[in-house]
Amino acid sequence: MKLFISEGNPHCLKVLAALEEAGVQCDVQFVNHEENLVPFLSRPSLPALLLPNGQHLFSPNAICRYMFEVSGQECSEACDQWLEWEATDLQPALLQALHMAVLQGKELEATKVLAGPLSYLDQSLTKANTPYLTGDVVSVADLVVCAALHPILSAPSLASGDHKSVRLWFDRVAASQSCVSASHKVLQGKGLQAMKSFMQRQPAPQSGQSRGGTHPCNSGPAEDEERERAVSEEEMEAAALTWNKGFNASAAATERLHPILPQEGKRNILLTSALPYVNNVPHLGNIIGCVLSADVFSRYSRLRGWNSLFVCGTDEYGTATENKAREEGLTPQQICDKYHAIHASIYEWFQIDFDFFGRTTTEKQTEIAQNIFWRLHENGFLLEDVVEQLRCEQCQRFLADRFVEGICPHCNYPDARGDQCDKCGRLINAVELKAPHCKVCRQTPVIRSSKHLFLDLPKLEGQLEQWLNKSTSSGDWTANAKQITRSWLRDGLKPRCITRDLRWGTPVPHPDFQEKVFYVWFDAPIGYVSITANYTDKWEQWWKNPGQVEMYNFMAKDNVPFHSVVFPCSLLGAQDNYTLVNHLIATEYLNYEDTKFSKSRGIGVFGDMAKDTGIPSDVWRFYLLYVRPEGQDSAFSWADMALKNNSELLNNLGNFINRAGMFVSKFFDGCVPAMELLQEDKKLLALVGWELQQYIQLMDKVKIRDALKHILNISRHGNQYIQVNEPWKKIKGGDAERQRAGTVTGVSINVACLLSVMLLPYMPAMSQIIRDQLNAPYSCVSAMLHGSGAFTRVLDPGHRIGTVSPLFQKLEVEQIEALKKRFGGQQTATQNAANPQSAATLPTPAIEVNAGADPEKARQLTQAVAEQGEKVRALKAQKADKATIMAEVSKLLELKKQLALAEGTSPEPTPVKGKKK
Ligand code: B3M
Ligand code: ZN
Repeated sequence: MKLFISEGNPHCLKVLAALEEAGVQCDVQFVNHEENLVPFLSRPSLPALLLPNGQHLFSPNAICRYMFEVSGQECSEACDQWLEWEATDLQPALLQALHMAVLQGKELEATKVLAGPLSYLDQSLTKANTPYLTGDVVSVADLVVCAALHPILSAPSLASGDHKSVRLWFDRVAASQSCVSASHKVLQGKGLQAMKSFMQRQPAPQSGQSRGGTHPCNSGPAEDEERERAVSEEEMEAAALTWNKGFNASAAATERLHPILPQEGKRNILLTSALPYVNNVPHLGNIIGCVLSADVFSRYSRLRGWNSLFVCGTDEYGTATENKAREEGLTPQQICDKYHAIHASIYEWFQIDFDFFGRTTTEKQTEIAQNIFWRLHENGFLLEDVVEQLRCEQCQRFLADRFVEGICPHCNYPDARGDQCDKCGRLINAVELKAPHCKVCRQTPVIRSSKHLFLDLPKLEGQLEQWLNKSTSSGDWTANAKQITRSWLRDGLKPRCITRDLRWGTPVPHPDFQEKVFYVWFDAPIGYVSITANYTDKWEQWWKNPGQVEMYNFMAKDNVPFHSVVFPCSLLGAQDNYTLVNHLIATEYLNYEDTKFSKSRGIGVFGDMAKDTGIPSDVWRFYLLYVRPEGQDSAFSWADMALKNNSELLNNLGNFINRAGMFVSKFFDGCVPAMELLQEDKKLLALVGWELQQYIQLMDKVKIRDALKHILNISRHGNQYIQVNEPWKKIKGGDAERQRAGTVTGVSINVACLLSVMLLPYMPAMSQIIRDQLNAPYSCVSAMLHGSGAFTRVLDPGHRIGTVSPLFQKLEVEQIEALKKRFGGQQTATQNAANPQSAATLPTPAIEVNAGADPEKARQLTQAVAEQGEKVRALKAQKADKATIMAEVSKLLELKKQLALAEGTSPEPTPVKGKKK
């Protein structure tokens, strides 16, 4: 094990203290604040603990807890509650206090900020009347809370005499050898001043409210830091007004009636997700990249009252299918039938709610693809050319690149593939291979000329560019989609071959090309059209109706050029008023742990295995969406999934909803109590309303991962609200107190109801369970996201809720370890364990830099971004005037944008003629 810490970082104080107290063997290494040691995090996070299996723990409290567990001391329930309190209640106040004391010299104010949490701690200690937080022996909770408060409580100028029990307890714990030595190492006897450089790097805390956990993964997108969020009196009053209006049931979503067709006066949305290849079982990366992302947006569209149609299906033609058929001894059609059913059942398990899930091997596909082909032909957008290809006489077929191997013409590597050499990495034209052989029968193929058809992209380029300018500026294209498209256009388009010498494909209807089929990438996107046509005869209302329909295409980034250049050119050239993409939403890549998903090496979780883990589909969805590679690559990690399940779902979200429900059942006989709003309640309404607004704004822009964080912020606010107002105590008091308990409970249960709506796109089953527990009809909750999207009261006094029960289950370490073993990745884990040094200092880069990217520029820009970030933080710390800060912030954002571009990947170049794919 190896622990990475940095000087003057208060979080490192607690992990060091825990390490010493637990007496665990572990290397400790001091590193720079900016060092990013955890491969899948986008920002540096210290402390970080590298485990023997190559995993990283990077939440300070999780590290402390782990240390104690390793030493054989289990963390009790009470102990966990203190850890949670420390992270969600104490930390936000503490950060603010430290910010004031260390950077602004406002020491007196700093103690005031801490008054709330310190009183709570003091009361709890007094009540428990034990020497330590959870009893007679020191626990990890004591160390974590004591170390967190250490810098403040041991500063002579800040020591307040008010909280006697805290003082006694603190002196006891802080005097322990482990705390003394940890403080010495991290603060080096310099007290608060030791933390200056660390504090300068922290985003300025907002006063008067919690930003939730300080865990780096909990913070929103970078721009979030730049948003101010103070609640004004006016905001609170406005929030209370909206709340009191109640909901308008007439705005509720209506039932979907099939077939869904565009409607006059509605926002009509045609949603597609890339058509998964039929010959493979999709892995988690495939699932998050298209079907799951599209499903979330489709469900959200319906909540918003938009008229949307979500279509998808399996992509069934091509060499890969023929190949698979040979492997499994089936016909291509049998392979398609078999795997289509597998795909459908996987997506059903993941609750992907397609309006129609079709396939590409249908008559409609042939009809529509051939129609588009003939129109392109008549309009003069097709060219003929002769191409040299390898043909195996024994197998009686032309060899696609993947079916031929030979010696690399560049480096003489003996096992080069038909398209690329794995040794020197260069692209190869199959006919250039030395000593080529057929992969199936090992015979030497012959070179044969064959006539092919090409889509004349250069001739369509002008039209394409005109359309692209319009679509990318008026629609929501992800940055990678725009960048990849731009780089394709930059070098000028070349004609693209659309025919293949294969059998398994849509036949080319032209008499001169009878033996040929369409190339899959010409054919597959037409699948969207034909699948819609199999759904409804009136498909043209969606597909030949650009004035009334908006199209969203979801995909992983490697599919971008086919959707932004090639397919639009086919449709433009057909001159048939086709609907073209308005919003192109492309994800980056999802890695598995610190490696890539690999079918052949059995590494990663594949769709059909997820259900065997015993982890509910909703939790899978939640975690995949939480790490959705939105804007940058990310990684699936078992340990992180357990962490997010236990902290965000169980302790944060589930805990809040369950408490709210329990209060209604236990204290008010299951009926929502009367509510009398005070300032404090109005403030919560304003905070929740603000988070809801952020959620809507982000979701409207398909920032699915970012929007999710705002749901979790709401339950964090809710937990804090309950914690501060203590309805379980007030219910035992006099009339006024009981009324407070009622208001707090009534407001909380309504927040819970709002959460069930906001969660619906992400966790549909859980959303339903919550609504059942609250006895909240769909009509009332869906009304919340219609129209203004404001937070209103939907569960009125007197409303009877259903039976409340816990929503989430804890994921245990052993369970997660076992799953991780089962699904591979051990290979890398053992390598890392054998050589922890290299694993820690050389993390696998999460961002793949290839041809189009500019690593040198990216390096310089990373530096520039760091410097500019520093500057902004310093200005904020000095409380410089707003205009100056904003000017520097916009420079920062611009630099970040450039960095994203420099790190972006660029697509493969258009294959030259004769090179087959
Ligand atoms: N089947 C590639 C893929 O699944 C391809 C997408 C077709 S979308 C029209 O990545
Ligand atoms: Zn052969």
